[in-house]
Amino acid sequence: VSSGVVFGQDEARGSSAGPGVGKPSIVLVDVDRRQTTSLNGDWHIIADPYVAGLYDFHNHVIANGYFNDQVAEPGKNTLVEYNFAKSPTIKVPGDWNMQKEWLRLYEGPLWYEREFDYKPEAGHRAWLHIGAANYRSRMYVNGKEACEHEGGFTSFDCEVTDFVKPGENDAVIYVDDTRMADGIPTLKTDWYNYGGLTRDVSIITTPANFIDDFDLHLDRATRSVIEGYVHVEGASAGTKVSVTIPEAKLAFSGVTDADGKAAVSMPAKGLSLWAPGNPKLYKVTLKAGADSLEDDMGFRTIETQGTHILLNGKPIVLHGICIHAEAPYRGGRVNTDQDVATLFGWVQDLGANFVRLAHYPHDMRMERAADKLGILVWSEVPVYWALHFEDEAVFKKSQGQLSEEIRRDRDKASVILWSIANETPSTEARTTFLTRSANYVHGLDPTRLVTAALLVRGEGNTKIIDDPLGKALDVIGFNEYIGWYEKTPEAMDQTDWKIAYDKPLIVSEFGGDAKAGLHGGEHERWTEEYQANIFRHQIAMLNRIPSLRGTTPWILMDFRSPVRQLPGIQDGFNRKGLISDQGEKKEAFGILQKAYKSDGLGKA
Ligand code: GCB
Repeated sequence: VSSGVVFGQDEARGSSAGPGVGKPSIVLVDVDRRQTTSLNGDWHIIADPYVAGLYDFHNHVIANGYFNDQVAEPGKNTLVEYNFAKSPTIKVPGDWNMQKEWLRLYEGPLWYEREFDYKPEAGHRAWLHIGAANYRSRMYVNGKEACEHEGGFTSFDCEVTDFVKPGENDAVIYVDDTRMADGIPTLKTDWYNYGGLTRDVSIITTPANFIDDFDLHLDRATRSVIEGYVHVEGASAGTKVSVTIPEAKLAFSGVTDADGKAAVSMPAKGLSLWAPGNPKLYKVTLKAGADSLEDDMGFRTIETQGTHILLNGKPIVLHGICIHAEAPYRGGRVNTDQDVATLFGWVQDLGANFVRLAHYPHDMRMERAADKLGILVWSEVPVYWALHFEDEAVFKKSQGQLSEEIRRDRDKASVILWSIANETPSTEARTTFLTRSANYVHGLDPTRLVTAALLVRGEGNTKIIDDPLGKALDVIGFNEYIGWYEKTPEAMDQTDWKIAYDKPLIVSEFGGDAKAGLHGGEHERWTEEYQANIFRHQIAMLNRIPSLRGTTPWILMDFRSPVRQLPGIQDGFNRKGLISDQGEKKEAFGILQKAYKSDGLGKA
């Protein structure tokens, strides 16, 4: 059940033919390698808290909704109560909150509109690509609904082949970021609900039959065979498919089955294996009928053995850091090459080889950059805190987000961990839900590891990790905030750890707030010294856990959050960053950097 006004209207929407319920969207792989018409730039907007653009005064769907982008004809007595052309504009990509002071705290429905030129090509298909629309959206081209989507952080594509025309076209997108109890995430999070089209928007042109999905990975057993599949959308059985890696002199050819899928298996001895320190990417060319795609891919294996994580068969320790998709210096969401370069510049300066992209899928530029730089990635869906775990519809939504995320990024060698949840309550309904999620992810991608950030229990000075969900995970992640939400930094010196699982452990969060530039004693909360003191004691304590294989402290950079109100200190920001949102490094940055550069935290 959603909060706010949209609920009643949604019921009306469900029962009416009205403007038509959109087709489901799909996710095209490698959109950044496709022929693209960018729709980034200025879009007109109308904030529509009462959803007047879709429903009338008795909540019936109106035929003449804002998606028609109608203008009253001069001389005719038509009643039109909106006008996109005369409405203000904001930039896409970009949330609305940071672009208009009057929308700073707005959560609700808002319409976007722009015109674009397009030249449909015979024998080709057109797709409206949305990098992210937070949270629910409906896409229209030339007045026709192309698709609808729920989920604010995964990219999606809707087919608009039948709607586009030569010359000028009109796109209207309705985005509603009303928080919903049965949404993913649910009502409460510790991050800002940036609304709108927060990532690139474009039209992608593909041949009629084209490669919409593929998976190519090194086999774990021998590391000398590339296996997987290529799927060709619209192809009949017997369509020829080829995969070539010219630099390695590798070639495969095969044909599709009745489902358009061609199984791939190609000997691949002697590849230079992708790893931090050797981020080798090969040009991979995929061809199917009239379609061809070129990707840059690394090949590696990832697995666990007892309490160890093996990359290419060798034990590895993950020196990591958590990152939100919060843009440095300007706020809003990360969505440019510059944002990505700044964040990864800091990650490299820290001496890290690993990032946890919290708490939802980030802009794909992040994974592309991680592939190039040799940084390992933990990728996550916003199954965060107290979701409606007993609701099957919510489970379906979580599957949707997981499959969208995996489909987009399974070609990236950097991604080694799929995280299915963060800090969820240990109830039976939760454990059932997330065990199903873990199985689902293993089924979609048996080549990577499944994890989750769990909570820790305490008994006296003993911390216990025995959350039953651990059974379903390959790697146990857990968050703990000793020295901040509980006890003192010194209490860590007396803390023991009892761990019920014989699996690799990653401490997926620890830390504390500090305002950059605020100095004082190491027991004065909010000072850089206090935060640094937490880090010193954490490092010493965590090194007493024998199965510790990785750490991603909370967090690289301060980020906006409405639950952080303390004036003069937080001012609407979570201040647990090692770096402020204005790029000032805090003392704790140096402490962690020293630990990572001297290999002094965790063991392979
Ligand atoms: C957590 C959450 C993270 C919060 C952080 C905090 O455990 O996973 O999203 O921002 O703690 O600062 O409290």
